[in-house]
Amino acid sequence: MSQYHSFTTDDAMRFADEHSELFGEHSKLSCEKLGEDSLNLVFRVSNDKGRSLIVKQALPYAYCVGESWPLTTDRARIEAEVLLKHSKYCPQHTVEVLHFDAEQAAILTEDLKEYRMLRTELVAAKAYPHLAEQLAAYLANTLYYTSDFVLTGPTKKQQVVRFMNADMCLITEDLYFTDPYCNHERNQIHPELRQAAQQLWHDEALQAEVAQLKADFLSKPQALLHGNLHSSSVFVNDDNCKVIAAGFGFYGPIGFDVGSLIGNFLLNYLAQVGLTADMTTRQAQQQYLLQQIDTLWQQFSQQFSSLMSNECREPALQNSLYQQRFMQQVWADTLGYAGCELIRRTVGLAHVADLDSISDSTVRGACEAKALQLGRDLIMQRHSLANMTQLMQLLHALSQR
Ligand code: SR1
Repeated sequence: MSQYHSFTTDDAMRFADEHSELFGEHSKLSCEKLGEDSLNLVFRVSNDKGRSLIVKQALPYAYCVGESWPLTTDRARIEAEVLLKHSKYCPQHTVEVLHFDAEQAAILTEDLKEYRMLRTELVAAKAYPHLAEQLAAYLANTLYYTSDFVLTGPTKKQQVVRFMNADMCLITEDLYFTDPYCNHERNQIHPELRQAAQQLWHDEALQAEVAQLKADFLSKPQALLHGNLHSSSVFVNDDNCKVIAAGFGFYGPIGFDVGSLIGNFLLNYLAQVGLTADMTTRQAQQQYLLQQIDTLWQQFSQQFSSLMSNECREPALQNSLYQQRFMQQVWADTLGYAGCELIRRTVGLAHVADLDSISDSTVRGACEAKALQLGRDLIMQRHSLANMTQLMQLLHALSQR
C-alpha cells in the first residue's frame, strides 16, 4: 500500500485479503468497524463462509480523545513486535499476529470471535476456573524469557531501546502516577467521591510511595511487559484465554504487569456489591475472584522461581538468595501497582465498566470509596504484607467495614 492514511472499511478489507490466505479466492468480504479500542481503529473483516480477521491501525493521535492528543504511529510496530515476542514464549495465550505493515501502522491478527472480553464477563459475574492458571503461565514465560536471567547485557540493552515506547509510557506515567494525586483536569470524579479524592491530593505519605513506584516504572527495565494488562486486554472462553492489545509494551518492572491484572480482579471483587444483587451469586463470584488472585500469584511466582533456578544463563544471577529476594521485591511491586490501578481507575481519566456500570450512585460511591481505601492500603503496606494470606486478611477486614 501507499503512503500512510487512515483506513476506510474498504482499505481494511483489502489489507486483510492481501496479507492472509484465510479467505481464499472469490470470497465475498464484508467489514465492520469495532469500537473496542480507545486508541486505534479496529476492524473485523469477514468472508461469506464465516471466516474473519481483525485489522488494527494506529492513528497519529489517541482515537478516544482526538487530534489534540498526538501519538506516534510507531506504537503499532511495538505492539506487533511485543505480541510476536510474547507469542514465542507463550503462544497458547497470546493473540496471533499474521502481518504487520510499518507504512500503514496496521496489524492483522486472528479474530478471537469464539472468545469474550474478560471485563464484560466479570461484570456479568461469569467465572472461568482455568483463567488464573493460564494467565500465570503467560506472565511467567513472557516476563522470564525477556529478562536479564536469559538475555546477555548487550542484547537486553538493544531490546530496551527497541521497545522504548516513550509516548505510550508517558500516558501511563501521567494517568497512573500523577493525575489522581492532584486536581488534574483529566480526572473524572463522581460527585459522591469528591471528598475522598481530595484527600489523595493532600496525602503526602501516600504520594511519597507513589513517587517511588513511578520512579521504578521509569527506571527498572526488568522484562518486556505487556504494559496494559487489564481485563479488557484478555479474551476468554470455556477452555482458553488470550492476551491482546500490547501497544503499551516496554521494558519495565515485572510487578507492573502482575499488579495491573490483580488490580483489575480486585476492582471487580469490590464492584460485585453493586453489580450482583443475588447474595449467593455475589459471594460465589467474590470467592472465585479471590481464588483466581491466589492462584495467579502462587503459580506465577512458582513458575518464575523454577525458571530462575533451572534455566538462568547469567552466572551471577544464579545465586538462590538473590533469586528469593528478587521474588520478594516483585511481590511488593505487584501490590503497589495493583494499588495504583485501583486508584487511577476510580478517580482518573480511564474508568472501568466494573464500577461505572453500578446503577445506584450511592452504592457505586461506596464501592469506589473502598477501591480508594484498598488502593492506599496496598501501596502503603506493600513491604509489610508478607504473603497472599495477609493480603486476603486485609481484604476480609475491608469487606467488614
Ligand atoms: C488515553 S488511554 C487511557 C487508558 O486506556 C488504555 O487502555 C490504558 O489503560 C490507558 O491508561
